[in-house]
Amino acid sequence: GPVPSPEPKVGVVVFLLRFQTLLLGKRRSSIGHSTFALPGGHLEFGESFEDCAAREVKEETGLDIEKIEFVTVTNNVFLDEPKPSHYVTIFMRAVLKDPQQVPQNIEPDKCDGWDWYEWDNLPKPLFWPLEKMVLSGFNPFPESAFI
Ligand code: 8DG
Ligand code: MG
Ligand code: MG
Repeated sequence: GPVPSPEPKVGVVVFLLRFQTLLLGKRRSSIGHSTFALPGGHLEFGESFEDCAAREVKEETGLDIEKIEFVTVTNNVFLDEPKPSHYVTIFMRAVLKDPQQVPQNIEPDKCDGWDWYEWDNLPKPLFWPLEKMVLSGFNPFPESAFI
């Protein structure tokens, strides 16, 4: 049959903040393989950004989040990947419902594992949409607005 023309998709990803750290995992997915990225995934039909953020974090890490809020949006075109793609990526921010809860690697085919990292000591390499934000001077921690 005819090959459908590719279309942009919507990704929703989460800066999950715990004290002065945030959650990152090394990707095993084809886009951004072996780079550190935020938990997140595809917006489903009819879903709010907040619901998508909570669902993807739960599916990928087992963690329950709250205080979920919109941060920013970026336009990311991945032409050099095995499967060229285009994502409009919605960045949300959230905290743990229970700060003692520990992340689990629920989708080991998609991620090597989750850990907490300080903003001033991020692992390398970062997934490039995130790297671009860091280089632009962006900081996801709310207190940074007052520095
Ligand atoms: P799903 O089947 O669970 O819905 O999707 P997924 O397998 O979890 O999707 P994903 O690749 O983790 O996220 C969707 C897209 O969002 C990803 O291919 C590209 C875009 N994206 C960014 N930055 C980030 C990021 O930091 N983390 C994640 N997970 N995705 C990101 O542009
Ligand atoms: Mg997912
Ligand atoms: Mg994902």
